[in-house]
Amino acid sequence: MDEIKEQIVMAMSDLDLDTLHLGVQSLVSKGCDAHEIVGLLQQGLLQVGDRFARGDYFLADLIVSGMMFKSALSLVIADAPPPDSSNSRGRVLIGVMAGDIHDIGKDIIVQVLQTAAFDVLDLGVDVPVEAFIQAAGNYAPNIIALSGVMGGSLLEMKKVVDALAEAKISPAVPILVGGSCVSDLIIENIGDVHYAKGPVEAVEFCESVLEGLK
Ligand code: B12
Repeated sequence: MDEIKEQIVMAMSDLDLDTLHLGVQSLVSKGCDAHEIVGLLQQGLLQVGDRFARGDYFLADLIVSGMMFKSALSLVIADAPPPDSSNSRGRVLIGVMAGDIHDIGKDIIVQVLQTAAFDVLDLGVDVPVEAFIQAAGNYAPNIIALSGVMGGSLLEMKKVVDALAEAKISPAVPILVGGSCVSDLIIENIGDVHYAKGPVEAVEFCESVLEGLK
């Protein structure tokens, strides 16, 4: 199994779609944990990012890597049960910061929250501050989740957080931030927010908020 895992990371990094699909299908059929497979795909994408930063890859390669990740992910989640909104545990509003169109990570968070029976309103990518305020007013979320990958997204997160506080939406509605622009070490710079590294921690956080409301 370890050899296939290495193959998956390399295939993602080398943009080799056929090998990637074969590897993922093989791990899925062996019953490998979905989170582990997503982690391997992410390791490969990190290498793509490094190769892009070194000038070995170009924008077209980044685009291909994003498409490959999504198609490999569809193999991983093919058997996942459809989200059940009849038994909703709470509402989460989510979006990617203005100026940032990276949605692969955000989509994983949405998928996992829905599978965990949360209702999610997904505002998509490149979301202006005002759209968060308006949606928060209309949708009455229990949690507001902000995603960002670009360096500039950190500043955008602070703008959204300040605007939500000014509109008196937070701190009553807690704000969860995530994405590779942020870490637990720097959230103090954004304001009164919580941080989760990945989908498992995001679900745990949302569950703890809903538990506190009971
Ligand atoms: C694929 C990709 C693209 C694709 C995106 C496709 C898509 N639909 O998302 C495309 C081609 C569009 C793209 C474009 C660009 N990209 Co790009 N891209 C990447 C790449 C290779 C992978 C990103 C990714 O999807 N990772 C996998 C996901 C699963 O990881 P993730 O986002 O971190 O999400 C996980 C966690 O962070 C967390 N999470 C995410 N969101 C949230 C939210 C919450 C609430 C929580 C709790 C957790 C959470 O959970 C996720 C699952 O574990 C990265 C390389 C890298 N090192 O990341 C560069 C990278 C992010 N891109 C970069 C750049 C520079 C660009 C461009 C400017 C290139 C250009 N010259 O035009 C444009 C920018 C466009 C824009 N305005 O946003 C830089 C960013 C540098 C920076 N820090 O500012 C990187 C780091 C590459 C590099 N090393 O230079 N890119």
